[in-house]
Amino acid sequence: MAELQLVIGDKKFSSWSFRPWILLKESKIPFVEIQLVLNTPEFYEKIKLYSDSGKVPVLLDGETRIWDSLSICEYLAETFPEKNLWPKDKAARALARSVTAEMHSGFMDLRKNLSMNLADKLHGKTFPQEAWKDIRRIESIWKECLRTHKGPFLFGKEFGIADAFYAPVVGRFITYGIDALDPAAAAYVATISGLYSYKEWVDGALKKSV
Ligand SMILES: N[C@@H](CCC(=O)N[C@@H](CS)C(=O)NCC(=O)O)C(=O)O
Repeated sequence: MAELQLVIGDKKFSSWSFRPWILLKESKIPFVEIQLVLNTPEFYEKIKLYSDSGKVPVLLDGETRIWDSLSICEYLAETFPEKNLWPKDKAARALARSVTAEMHSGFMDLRKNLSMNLADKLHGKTFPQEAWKDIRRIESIWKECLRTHKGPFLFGKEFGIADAFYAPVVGRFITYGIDALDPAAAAYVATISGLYSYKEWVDGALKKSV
């Protein structure tokens, strides 16, 4: 098998890139990282080499090109079945897919008002009611998954795709000082932000872009 390559954007801003990156790291799947700086002429020139979508992330597996964070994670789950990137239990897997898809296609007010910016501390900002609705929905998803599957990750003892999809949200909550959370949700923020891979990504975000 050829070495996997993951094309990503700036670690400070690219929440979509963070998802497959942290999944690969936590699952100990070796890969080479290709980082492009968003919104530069070089980005638009280089991204064409990897994907006609013009967006990151993109996974390269030999001749196979996979774009979109969800399809990349699905591809990894199929390629590495032994890693259990989705829960083994069918009902748990259905719930994991649902909360992952909800993150992938929703939470527009969260995205708009709490955009990912891992290099800054933006405490004290006020948010419209719709953004709070998204925050409270995420809190309740975490609470429910952690209660049912007993943590420390959303579906039990192993980090999986659902965790990868919510890792950027953990970053947003920390950046914007959203700490008045239910204790289970607060513990989840601590679990994810305490991961070595999470810290490695944030360290990258704090460095000047390549
Ligand atoms: N739904 C896509 C979204 C990807 C996306 O919007 N990526 C942004 C960076 S975070 C991008 O590449 N933007 C470059 C552009 O639109 O010019 C995914 O899940 O991968």
